[in-house]
Amino acid sequence: MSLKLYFHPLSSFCQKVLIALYETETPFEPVLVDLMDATSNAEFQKVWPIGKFPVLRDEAKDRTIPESSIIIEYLDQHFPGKAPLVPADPDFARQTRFRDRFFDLYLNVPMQKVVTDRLRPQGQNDPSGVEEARGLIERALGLLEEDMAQGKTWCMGEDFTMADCAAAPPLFYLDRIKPLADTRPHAAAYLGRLKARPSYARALKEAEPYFNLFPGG
Ligand SMILES: N[C@@H](CCC(=O)N[C@@H](CS)C(=O)NCC(=O)O)C(=O)O
Repeated sequence: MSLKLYFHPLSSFCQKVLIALYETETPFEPVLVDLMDATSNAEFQKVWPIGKFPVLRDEAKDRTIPESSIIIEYLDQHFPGKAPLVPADPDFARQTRFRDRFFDLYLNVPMQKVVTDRLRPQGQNDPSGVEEARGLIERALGLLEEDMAQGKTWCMGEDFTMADCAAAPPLFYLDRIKPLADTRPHAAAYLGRLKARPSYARALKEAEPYFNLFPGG
């Protein structure tokens, strides 16, 4: 098989890419990276010394492709599905990329800050960093709520795009921390549609056995 995905099923950025792989129906070999295991970690560091996953390896072309958004662009270009994940129209493409950045930087990264702080040894927590992350999440959710109140099915309208791949995992984990429906009904309904999408439903099903590792259960 030409493609290998270095990943962990629980990781939000890896789920983002899994959604794209399932949307495009691209065959790949999954390589599970266990950062707690020295051998697995060392093997992965050889592939991508930065040590962040997901990473895609295209063995046929001897290419290493890190970064979830870049991987999705690569899939769209070299292994396209029935519909593009980054629209062909340049203006729609730019808006899709903006929303992808929005979900990564203002929901996913701060969500990880809140969650991983719970894993830090006692006395090494970062309350002000977590406070800042929570503020950013609230502002981003407020904007998403306004956006989804417009009655769209997906983030970019009626077409499922890379922006939806980016939105699903952080929204799912944020909803576990604090139910979205309490204050953000449109974002909650959007998450409901994302969870019902077969590509994300499959990624979630595969993550289920690892949910006990999620801090707070
Ligand atoms: N900008 C990267 C972020 C990747 C990232 O933060 N991955 C996390 C897992 S969700 C990771 O590798 N964490 C392990 C670590 O930081 O040691 C992307 O979009 O792929």
